[in-house]
Amino acid sequence: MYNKHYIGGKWFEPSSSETFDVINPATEAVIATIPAGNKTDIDAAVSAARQAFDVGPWPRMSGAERGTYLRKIASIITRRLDELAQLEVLDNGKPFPEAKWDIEDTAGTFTFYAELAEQLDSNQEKPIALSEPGFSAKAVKEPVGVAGAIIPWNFPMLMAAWKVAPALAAGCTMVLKPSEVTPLTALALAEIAEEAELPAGVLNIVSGLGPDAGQPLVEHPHIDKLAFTGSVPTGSRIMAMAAKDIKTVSLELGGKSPMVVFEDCDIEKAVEWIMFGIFWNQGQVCSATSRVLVAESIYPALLARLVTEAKKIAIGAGDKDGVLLGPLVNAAQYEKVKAAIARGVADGAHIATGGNRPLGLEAGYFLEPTVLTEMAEDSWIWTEEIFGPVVCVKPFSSESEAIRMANDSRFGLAAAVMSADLDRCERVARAFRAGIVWVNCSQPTFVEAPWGGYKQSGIGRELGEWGLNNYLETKQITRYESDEPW
Ligand code: TXE
Repeated sequence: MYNKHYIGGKWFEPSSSETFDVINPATEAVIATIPAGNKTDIDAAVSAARQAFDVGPWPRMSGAERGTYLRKIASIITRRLDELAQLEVLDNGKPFPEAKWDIEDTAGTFTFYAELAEQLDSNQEKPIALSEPGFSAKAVKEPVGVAGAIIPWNFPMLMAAWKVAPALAAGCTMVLKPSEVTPLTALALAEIAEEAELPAGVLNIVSGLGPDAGQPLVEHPHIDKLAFTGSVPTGSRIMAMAAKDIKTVSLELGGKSPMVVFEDCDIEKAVEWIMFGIFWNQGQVCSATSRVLVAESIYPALLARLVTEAKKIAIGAGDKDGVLLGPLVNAAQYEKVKAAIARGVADGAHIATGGNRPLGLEAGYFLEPTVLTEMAEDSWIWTEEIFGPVVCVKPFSSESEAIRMANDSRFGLAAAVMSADLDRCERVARAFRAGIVWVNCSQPTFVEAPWGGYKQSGIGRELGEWGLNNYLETKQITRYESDEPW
């Protein structure tokens, strides 16, 4: 299928014969064998991106011109919607309707940043009022340069779009390294860039493992900016490497996102949002609703309803009609989540439902939707990201206790509150130490709104104008205008 890297606008022969297998997590079958890129391939990709930035047309075009390419990419993605969604199902395991949302959102991201590229033409310069006479000054936005992007496996094509679209809109060029677990739709994006006749070197894609391909990209002296989504330990390592030569980094890392459910909410609706919050994409979502805090007066009723509904979820291969929960992405993730549940139980948690491989599904990395209760507040299962279909539920006795428990975390990506009292919702929303707060819902994500975390959940914001700003530098130009001799 894909046996080359995409570098300098061409399919590029890998420098070594090393490969890795891509597995369908629903069947455990090998679906592709992909080149394992290394430092030599990364060097070639960075040099193509550098050339395209330093002397190529891309950063010198108007935003409107760049926007036409982004719109072309969006329309090709839309034309290939079903096929790309199918590829995402094979590669990642997610149910087909969810894969379709991802691909629609991928196209939507390119369209949105095409608009922002167009708008950049009229707001690239801003006059600055100076207190000193005799001078005039303005602030000018310029692309940061060559960006390196490293992405995870949970939303393979969408995560590529969240980085590629704003970078290209800003006038940057990019080298993208997709996750070795799910590289296929990123490589399809290379085909799409080729069909859209994106100028050579603007987008370069090298597949490979983290230490062999990711690390040389992070350490490359000709990369100006790094954008990463993934785990906290890898994010921390990337930040440390970037610190050596002061590269700008944006990091979108893990979470242990709480939902606080008050006694005046509609229990049925709350359970629907909890289920969506923790079970979509098999819980492999950085903003997943993995901790639920429930007012003690409704705790028994809500828990009973959650357990009943969790048991009804249809589990199976993502391409099977009606399936709501697919397999976990690979064997390692499956083992990790199983071990996390076992550790939770060993520490005193109770399994209200789930915890096992579903009956009748012998192959594939399938795990039942799991609800855990009665864990201690300082227990590992309550405090650490599991990244699977596992939700921890605890009661609370007052609003202030709920806020304290919700904020008692090293993460701060997302949080949610459910209540009929909108004043209370606003109060709690403001009190959460998290970058994304959902009121009476959980997970809806809009390309226009900023996305990113407080604390160890990351640095910077993606999406919206904030996403574009990640790829822009600000320059001041100050002119001496006085007739006085200097
Ligand atoms: O993540 P990594 P992995 C969490 C989740 C999961 C765990 C591990 O809990 O179980 O992380 O998953 C690249 N230099 N999340 O191993 O290592 C790697 O090739 C440069 C949460 O997949 O963070 C991949 O492209 N790059 C998360 C990317 O980093 C390196 C989503 C992410 O891999 C590298 C995914 C290195 N030294 C997992 N090592 C979220 N918050 O959304 C690895 N990479």
